[in-house]
Amino acid sequence: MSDSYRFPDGFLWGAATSAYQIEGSPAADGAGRSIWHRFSHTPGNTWLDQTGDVACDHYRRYKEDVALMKEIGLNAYRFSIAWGRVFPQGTGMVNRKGLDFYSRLVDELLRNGVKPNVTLYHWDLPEALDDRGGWLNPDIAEWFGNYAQTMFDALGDRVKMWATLNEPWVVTDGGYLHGGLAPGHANLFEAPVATHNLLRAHGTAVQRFRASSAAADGQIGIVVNLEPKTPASDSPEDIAATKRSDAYMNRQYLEPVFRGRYPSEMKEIFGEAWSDWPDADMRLIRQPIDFLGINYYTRKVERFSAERLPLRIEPVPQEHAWTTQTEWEVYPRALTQLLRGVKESYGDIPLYICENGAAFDDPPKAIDGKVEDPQRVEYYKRHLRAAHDAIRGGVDLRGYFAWSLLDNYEWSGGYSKRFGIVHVDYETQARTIKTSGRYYASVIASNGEVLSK
Ligand code: IFM
Repeated sequence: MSDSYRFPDGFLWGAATSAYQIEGSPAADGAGRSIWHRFSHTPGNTWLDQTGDVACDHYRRYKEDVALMKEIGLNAYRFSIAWGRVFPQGTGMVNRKGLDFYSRLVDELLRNGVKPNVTLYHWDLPEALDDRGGWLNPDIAEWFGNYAQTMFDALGDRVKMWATLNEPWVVTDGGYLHGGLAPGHANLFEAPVATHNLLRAHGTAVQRFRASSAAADGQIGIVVNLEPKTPASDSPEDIAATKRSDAYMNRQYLEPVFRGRYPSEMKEIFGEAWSDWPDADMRLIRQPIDFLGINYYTRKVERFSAERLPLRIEPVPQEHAWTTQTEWEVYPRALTQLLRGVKESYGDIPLYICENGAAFDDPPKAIDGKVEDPQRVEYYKRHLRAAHDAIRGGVDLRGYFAWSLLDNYEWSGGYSKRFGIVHVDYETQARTIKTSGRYYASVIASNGEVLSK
């Protein structure tokens, strides 16, 4: 077998961002504020009470950022739409100026040879909808469907790749079960409802897409964050705990989308807080999709723990493991296993890695016009090789998006974690392509060949 790391022709080489994390100007041009605005403006919720008010000022500097994409050689860019820019109240009147921003961004990308890949929901629910119950209100499936349809109609002539939701598990786990993310609820009974309504919204948006002209030559999918789980021992308790953990984080989203049912472990985890959902809902959720987007950062070794409710599991730190600034173990091999596992379980659906990347302790300022980040270079090299190993093993992987294009607002972590392949000086907004960005550029230019060095 050849040991070349050449990727298939037409492979998408991208980078990803999300609206609230980079745009800034949250209320510009008539935009409605999001739950992240409210959450980050509530003292005590984020690192040093930092907010996305300015972030990377991308709303005003998007042309400069597209020029950077071109310089790196990206042929695709994944970004999200802030729902509240388009519908300030979440429903009802469209805000033309907000919509125009995304239309201009799409045009700028296409002019520079970069394919837009749009995510409709990356966590920034309009505040006005949260006031009406947010993801707990069943009407949200229709609200989201209407918003999605507006976007398909407005951009579908130019955007050919759409994702409904980014990481619904994080929305529910952080936003409704533990409360560390907006809207900051910690309620066992709310979490399953939020998950179910997120998935109903996904299904509704896919239906609207199929009925729109965007479907003629466009594709739609969902983006989930998957984390392989390994038991710390052979004990039945640890094995069962790991199965629960896998069900909660991974299969809770994959099973309904692909098979129209939730994993049996959900009842075990949530007890009476888990409902038996109507068959009609499950049929709505199980709409055929064109691709699956996977965000991969780490794996977890876990064991049973009687105290940690509701899951009764705890992570087992791995001695001598290489970890990132977010304390995530760097474990590229699990990416190959994960991609193979998805193929085995759910068939030959085209896959995209929609996020993969790492925070390391980069300096706040460039030094002599440079930002050296050797750990990130190594991280990308190993994960891209792992992705290629999966392709070699028969996985239909069609693209890779580095997280992130820019250092940005890491949610409740504020600006303390830099994930970018481009450094942002938050005082001046100066951008500097890091060594990792240059390395990624060389991978792209050689379509992967340099990974063998
Ligand atoms: O910054 C986040 C992103 O918004 C979603 N996926 C994980 C990233 C790093 O934590």
